[in-house]
Amino acid sequence: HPEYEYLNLLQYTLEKGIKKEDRTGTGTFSVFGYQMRFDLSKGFPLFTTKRVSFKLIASELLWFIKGDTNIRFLLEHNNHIWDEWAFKRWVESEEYKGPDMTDFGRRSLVDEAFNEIYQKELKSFCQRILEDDTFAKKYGDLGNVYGKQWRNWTTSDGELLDQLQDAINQIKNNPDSRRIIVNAWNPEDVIDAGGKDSKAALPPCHVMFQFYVANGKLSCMLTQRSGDQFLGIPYNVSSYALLTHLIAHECGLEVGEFIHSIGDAHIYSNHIKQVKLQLSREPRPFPTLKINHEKKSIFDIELEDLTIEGYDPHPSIKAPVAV
Ligand code: UFP
Repeated sequence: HPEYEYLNLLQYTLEKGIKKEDRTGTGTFSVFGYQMRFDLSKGFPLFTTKRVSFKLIASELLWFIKGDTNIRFLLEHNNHIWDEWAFKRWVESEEYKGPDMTDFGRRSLVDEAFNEIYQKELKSFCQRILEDDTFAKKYGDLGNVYGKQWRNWTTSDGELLDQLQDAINQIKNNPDSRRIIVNAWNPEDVIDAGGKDSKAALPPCHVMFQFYVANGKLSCMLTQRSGDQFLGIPYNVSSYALLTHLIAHECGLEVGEFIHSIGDAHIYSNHIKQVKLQLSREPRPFPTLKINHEKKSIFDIELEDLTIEGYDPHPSIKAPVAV
């Protein structure tokens, strides 16, 4: 079963992973330099050994494709993947006068009383982003994250580059090219990323991706510098698989492979129990993806145009996010 590409990474990391401290203070088991391959013609890689939300993946990807960097769009789609990053900027700002939120990610896990206060603050933050335009403009925006880098990369001359459109043009007009790359890593933004005055909430995890056209099929390789194996990677795989499908759909190509290259591939020490539970389960057949045939351009596709059929996963498994 193709899901073993992923399950083998989990197993391998449990057995061979090096105990390694990390930025969040959680601690990880980590391997460096790992590659998984998914043949997209053999079903859509939405993992089945735990439920993964296609809706969250699709709304986040459409948000990137639109070039949007403000979490308001995500909140409108009930997507809370990026809340903590925007919230962090808000509570570290001069304007924030609420209860002390220093180190909220870690404290919310170990201090139940604090967690209650934090959840309340976070909820009212999200509500305000949805209701207050000025506030949303200022604190909902994550800066130079994927949407910006893919669609509106700012050059040193102040010009804007649309890397995604350019990649699509090359796939259509110059498919043998070995230069079909979208790069999200801008050294200028990455220095001090996450800091108060930084241009990006966090340095991109998906550093770059490259397309390859052969035998009428479109393949995509993602280079990811850092991957949270339990919570992040299942989303990342499905997200880039979806992107490959959408671009193949627009360009009139079949789908080839999605190749996932990961630098620091880690399991957080507080995800071990969850990983073992997941590994005890048998994978089920991958679902299939249907795209509305009346729409061609990836820039016109909306959530309603995408359907997943035949998805019958094992139940979801909860785990804390390291921020
Ligand atoms: N992470 C992922 N996938 C993503 C994403 C983040 O796995 O798409 F945005 C994880 C990797 C890491 C953390 O555990 O988030 C980012 O932390 P750092 O910047 O220290 O690598």
